[in-house]
Amino acid sequence: MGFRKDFMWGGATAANQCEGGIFEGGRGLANVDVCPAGKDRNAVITGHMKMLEMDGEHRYPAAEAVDMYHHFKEDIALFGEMGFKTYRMSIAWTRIFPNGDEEEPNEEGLRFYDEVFAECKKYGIEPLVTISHFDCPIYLIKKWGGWRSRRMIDCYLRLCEVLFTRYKDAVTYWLTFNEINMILHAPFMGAGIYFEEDEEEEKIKYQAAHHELVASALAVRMAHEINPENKVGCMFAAGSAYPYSCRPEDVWEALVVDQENYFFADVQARGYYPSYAKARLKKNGVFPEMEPGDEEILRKYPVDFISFSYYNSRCIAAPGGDQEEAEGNLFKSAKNPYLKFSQWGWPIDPLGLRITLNEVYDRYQKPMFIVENGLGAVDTVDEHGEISDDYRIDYLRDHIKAMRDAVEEDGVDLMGYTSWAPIDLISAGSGEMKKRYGFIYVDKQEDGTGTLERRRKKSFYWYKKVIESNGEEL
Ligand code: BGP
Repeated sequence: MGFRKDFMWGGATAANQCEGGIFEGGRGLANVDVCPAGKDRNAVITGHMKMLEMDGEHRYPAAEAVDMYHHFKEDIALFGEMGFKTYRMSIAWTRIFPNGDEEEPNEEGLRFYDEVFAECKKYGIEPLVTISHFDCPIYLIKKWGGWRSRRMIDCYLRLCEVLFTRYKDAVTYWLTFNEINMILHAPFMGAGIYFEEDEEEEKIKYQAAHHELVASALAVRMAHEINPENKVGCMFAAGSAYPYSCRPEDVWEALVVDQENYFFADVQARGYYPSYAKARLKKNGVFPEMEPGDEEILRKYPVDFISFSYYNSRCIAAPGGDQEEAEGNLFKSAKNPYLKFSQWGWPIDPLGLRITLNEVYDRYQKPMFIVENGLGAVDTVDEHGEISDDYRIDYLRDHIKAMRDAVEEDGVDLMGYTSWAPIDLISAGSGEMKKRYGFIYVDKQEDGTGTLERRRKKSFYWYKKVIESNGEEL
């Protein structure tokens, strides 16, 4: 058995973390451009420090990133060399609409992605496009306050219309929002929201979530109308919540955390607000305002497939305990004593991926796509110019094995796997360059120096074999 014959192997990136060139090609400024590296980043991405311009005091890593804007031909050729079947990437909204609400799109931005897709085609690589990967035009944030405003829906749909039409022959696979559940944890990065003092943060976040959920459903409708071949997925940050112990209070708390995390995909896949969300959001006074017709829209246009990122599981204890904490994608949780941790303190839990795949498939019974999974680590180039990233190979091997078990032994329906990230790029959480994920090393250092030269790591050759053997040779 094993993976399906047409299994979509590849890698995933996001425009703001790899492209750079933020002042080129008529591009406008976006939220992610003004998230600085360093101590203030967390306050900015969580919406607790207002930053809508660049200021000289800070360093903004998205400005150059790894300059894929000028290196994309070389980079896609390397993806082709690894045998990629697919490349997950995002389109920078402000290359297409620099302010976000113009009547006409920016032709230069559209042409850039024409060229990117043409390169993919050369190597038989199917693009998988995230329409919004932590991406919101600054102009719309200043004008409407980002996704807290319902007016964002029209701006987003105008973007979708242009993309679905222009790239009709080049792109069939789309994701509406990257890690949509990140609104709850990093609202500025996820949805262009920053808070004024004394605002009801939960209420604003769930209102913004509702706007994105409606926008996502309408995007599904539009994608199918423009090209019935289009397949549209949701995307959320997954990773099961384990109870810290079998104490019922811990089990309960873990269930609640899981539900909070699944809320978005529940709506996007099943087409309605789940009963737990309705009850709890109402009780907490944060149930969003809806317009007549919203519920029908959600019901009529669910996604075609479910995609998610998986980096780690979480371990949840009832409040009041004194457990140690661990880092992780999304948020901190109790430290799981049975696991090892990455250099950034994220738990490493391959079996957790199998658990998550089972949970998600049980819940939705729709095809799934793992669109992010990888290890952020410091890499060093040795005296022969080689990068022996065996730790990354180990991480990926174990996760791919777990996913193979889920396919072979548990019967989950998995379409593909795109590892994060095929090439070194800027970290979303920390803004660092030294947290590397790639199969391809980029000579760009933490202080911004470097030649931007690309180099194949040991994992590059390993992943090539994995793809060649359709996941048999690990
Ligand atoms: C996900 C994001 C990515 C990516 C990844 C790794 O949350 O969708 O954009 O960056 O996490 O996280 P980090 O870059 O913080 O290591």
